Amino acid sequence: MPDSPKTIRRGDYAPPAFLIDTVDLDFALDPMATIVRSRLAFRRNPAAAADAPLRLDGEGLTLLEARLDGEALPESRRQLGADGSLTITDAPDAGILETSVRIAPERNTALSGLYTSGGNFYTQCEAEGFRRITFFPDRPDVMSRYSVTITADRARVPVLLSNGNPDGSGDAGEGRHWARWVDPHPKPSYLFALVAGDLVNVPDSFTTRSGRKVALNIWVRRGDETRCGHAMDSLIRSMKWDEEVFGLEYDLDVFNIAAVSDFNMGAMENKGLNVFNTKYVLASPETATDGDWQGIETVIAHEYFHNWTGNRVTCRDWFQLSLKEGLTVFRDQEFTADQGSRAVKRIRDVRGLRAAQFPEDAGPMAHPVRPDSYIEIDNFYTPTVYQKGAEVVRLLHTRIGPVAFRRGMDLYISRNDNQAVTIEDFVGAMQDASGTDLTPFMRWYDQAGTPELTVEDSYDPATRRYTLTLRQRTPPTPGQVEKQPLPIPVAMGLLDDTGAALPTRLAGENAAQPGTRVLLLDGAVQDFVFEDVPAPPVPSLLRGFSAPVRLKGVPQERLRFLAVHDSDPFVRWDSGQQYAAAFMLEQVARVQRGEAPGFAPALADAVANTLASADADPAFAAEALVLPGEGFLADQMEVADPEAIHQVRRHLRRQIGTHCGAALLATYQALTETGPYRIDGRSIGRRSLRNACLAYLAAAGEDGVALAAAQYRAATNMTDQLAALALLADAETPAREAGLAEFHAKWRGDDLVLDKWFSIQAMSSRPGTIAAVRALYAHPDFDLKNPNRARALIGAFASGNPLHFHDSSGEGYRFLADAVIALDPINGQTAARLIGPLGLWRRQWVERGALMRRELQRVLDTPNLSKGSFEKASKALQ
Ligand code: 0A1
Ligand code: ZN
Repeated sequence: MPDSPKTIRRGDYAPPAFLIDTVDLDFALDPMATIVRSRLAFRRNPAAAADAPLRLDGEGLTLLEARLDGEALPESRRQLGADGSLTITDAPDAGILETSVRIAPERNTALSGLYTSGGNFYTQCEAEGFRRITFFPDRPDVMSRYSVTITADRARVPVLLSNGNPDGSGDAGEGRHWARWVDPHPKPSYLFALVAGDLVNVPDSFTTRSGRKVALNIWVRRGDETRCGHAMDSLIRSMKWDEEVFGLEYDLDVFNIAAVSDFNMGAMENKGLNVFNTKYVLASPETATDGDWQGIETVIAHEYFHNWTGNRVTCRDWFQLSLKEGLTVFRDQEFTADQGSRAVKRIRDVRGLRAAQFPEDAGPMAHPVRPDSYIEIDNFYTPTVYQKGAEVVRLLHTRIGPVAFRRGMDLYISRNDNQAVTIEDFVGAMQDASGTDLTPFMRWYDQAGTPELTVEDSYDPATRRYTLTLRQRTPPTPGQVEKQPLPIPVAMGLLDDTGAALPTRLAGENAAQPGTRVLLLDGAVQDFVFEDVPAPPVPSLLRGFSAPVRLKGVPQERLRFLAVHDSDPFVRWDSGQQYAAAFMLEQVARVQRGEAPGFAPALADAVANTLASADADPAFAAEALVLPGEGFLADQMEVADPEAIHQVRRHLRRQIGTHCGAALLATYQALTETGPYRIDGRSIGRRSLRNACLAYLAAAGEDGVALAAAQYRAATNMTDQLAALALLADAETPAREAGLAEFHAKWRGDDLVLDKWFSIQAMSSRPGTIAAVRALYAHPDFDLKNPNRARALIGAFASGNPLHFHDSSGEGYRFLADAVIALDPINGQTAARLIGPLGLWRRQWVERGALMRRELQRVLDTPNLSKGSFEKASKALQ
């Protein structure tokens, strides 16, 4: 642990002392000794204190030379700080600073800065990686124009890429060659990128609506070219969509994507040269699941959309991260919704939000969408900043409507183009474009925690008035005990007792409105009075999940009614889920009392009804069939009980599989694919539904398991093959070992597929899984250095297997801490990300909590712990 890592505070923001107008970089690439020469044209920032020194960030750089305005800088005028930075004393108000440094990309296992993977060179600079490449004021409010020259061995490194447009290339003698790139757009250092190596490209092109012809390329390792079609297709659809929906066109002559198998995150939006985790580029029917195909579409779109929301308009400081991330997630969600089923997309996004963000908001790392402080910014690429941030953008969209929102986007971009701005600038543009006071909405950015929304209602037959009382409360979060009420848009409607929609007229309105309307709850409690209501109605609330809140206390009969009758597909789905969750939690309580879990015929009826109407929308039916997950249930409990939850869920799956066996089998058989693999929404929906049926059948007993074994053998695509293998991995059958061994033998040469093999075993509920996971950790194909592989085993176990992770022996916790301690010195960022599940100790029984705390303490006591792991472990212990 570094001596007391420093906390960075949002309130301490000060403008940079110096600005850098142009950056000229020259790379002489070599795995062990790359030389980076930089030429910076600097000038004092008129907006900053006039006496501040010229300070450049640096980390692990070997300084070879520094020159100021052409003269060598004497050592007396340059100080190297203990943090690696370089400070120039008595710098003139403007000048040219040239530095030359040496770095060793091959030794860079942190995968931040310039590193090698499979012998090729890649960079990752967000958030603070550029300082590991050269000395620079490495903060997003310093925007500069870059030119980059790269020199390397021609045979080993034939491809040389950087941001912007190509600007010449040639021979450099002695078997070396060079290429030059110029990016005409000013950008912050975190968007710098360089990719070089033995890569092949899949080319295509796109002509923008104003006629710019853009060369598109996806760069991959030889052999992977055949698996780029879906990524390219997704890119072209994204480019078109952004023009049509937001009027935003691409602004360079080339758009390059490079795929790398060693990458800390999903992908990175570097200007004109996106770098992607191979997981989000490569797909073929044989190797990628439907989930993978959808992930590729989402991530390709997300990174492309950053070109405007992130790159052209960027963040002033890292506290504003959600300015680009929340907005860009919102944009990619809308894109996907427009490509297929809006309802199913919304359901999946809400499922994801509840699985990851709600627990975060209820745990020790809870932070506002715009955090107030951090130790390591890498720890704040969170579901709160991304997914809740997108929900807040959606709130604004709901509040002001799509037309004003689009005007607001135009205004936001035109006002802030080529600038580094704040969340106030975004909300301000929406406010000005809509003429609506949005200042109360800023609270959504600054207050952590998930609001709880409760409902009471009453009906007066004499006056035909119906009163809906909405109440909100946000539980305290670390460092934020007092909470203010938030403005919550509640999209809603009223149904009569046949399920038909009632027009609604609020007191004071002249005419009734048909369909969905939006109520704005902006106090702690508020009454909404509806006039002319003929009989007691059923309220349908939070249609489309109009706000990221927990809606509580809706009676079970109403949930059942809404699940069948509501016009809003999200409410239909959610009511079914909430109904099942409440029932499951009752059974958990029974199990805790030593009683056997029961069964509700209503659940079997719901499954039967879903199956009967599944053909209309198989994807929706598949979503409706899946019972609430173990994590979702744990998140509803004050003190979780992973064993009881697992037992109840398993019991209900078996019951449903048995009660509805015939219908499940009939649906399963009717959905057997005959034609070629297709990835349109309907085909994906049919496979999801079929595999959901198979899962119930396998839960019901041997025949179902045999069916899974047969599907495994017959499958011609990874979706069906993996779904079947995951069921086998959970079962006691000889087909289990055979299937796993066969799968390994078949796919051992394919990293992305092998990751799946690790994950399904890590998530198995069978006894002995912890020992199996330890054995997999020692497997020759396990590689702690590769983040995908580390996550596939360690992350899948700790986050995807609550039953065994929370084993009362504490062995699961010990395994995670051992892995984090081993990984931290290699890659602190990925290690820190794995710590999360240990932080939820307050929601476990005291004995378990104590075991979890002991492991967190062991992590914290590790010598030389990274800043990031220090922050996660110490905050988790608080
Ligand atoms: N901006 C990227 C996410 C990202 C963040 C950090 C990284 O390395 C530390 C890499 C990628 C996105 O939103 O896709
Ligand atoms: Zn992003």
